[in-house]
Amino acid sequence: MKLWHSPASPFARKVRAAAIELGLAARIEVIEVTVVPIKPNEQVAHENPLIKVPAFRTDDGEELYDSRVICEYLDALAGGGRLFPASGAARWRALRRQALGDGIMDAGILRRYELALRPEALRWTDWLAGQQAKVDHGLDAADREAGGWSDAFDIGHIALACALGWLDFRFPDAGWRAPRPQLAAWFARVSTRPSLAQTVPHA
Ligand SMILES: N[C@@H](CCC(=O)N[C@@H](CS)C(=O)NCC(=O)O)C(=O)O
Repeated sequence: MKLWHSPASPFARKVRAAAIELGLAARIEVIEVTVVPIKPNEQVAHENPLIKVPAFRTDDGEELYDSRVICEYLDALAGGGRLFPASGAARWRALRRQALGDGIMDAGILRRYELALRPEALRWTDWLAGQQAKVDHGLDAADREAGGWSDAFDIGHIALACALGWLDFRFPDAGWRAPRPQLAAWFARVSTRPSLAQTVPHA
């Protein structure tokens, strides 16, 4: 199996963390690429027409993209039902939490592109504030439920941990912990898991 990733990408990190949790990491060749929306990477476009990481190829040559699809594929390959509960309320909760983590990352990444890529004179502060509101509300929602998460670690928890790790990496002074003690305590606890400790984002 092959994974196209960037070490800074929280979505690619989801896949790498899932592979470690499932004991599949050694079977995946990891290929590092650079993706920037204003400079389409043709190598990545060949693997994912949306020109984003993560992109993935199975041993059968099947192209898969989007972290959600790749993570679920890996879960199925490992027997199923480990990171994606098979059915019932647990499944919907895990998928909803994954959507929350992914949504925080989407909004955070749009802010990051606005701040890092768009010429300063063209930046739109209302739009930046709108994306920040999504990040803030998303973190508040996660904090409200984090106290009840105990030792469970499914795809929703992976997505949220990747979102928090990425916020620390790109916006280290954001101060998300102080108003969200439950989420901060949970993140400190799960950050020692090998799947997260071995995939900390870097440039
Ligand atoms: N929904 C996608 C999002 C992937 C994504 O946004 N990846 C970013 C890097 S973290 C990317 O490749 N950005 C390049 C671009 O937007 O052109 C997933 O879950 O895989």
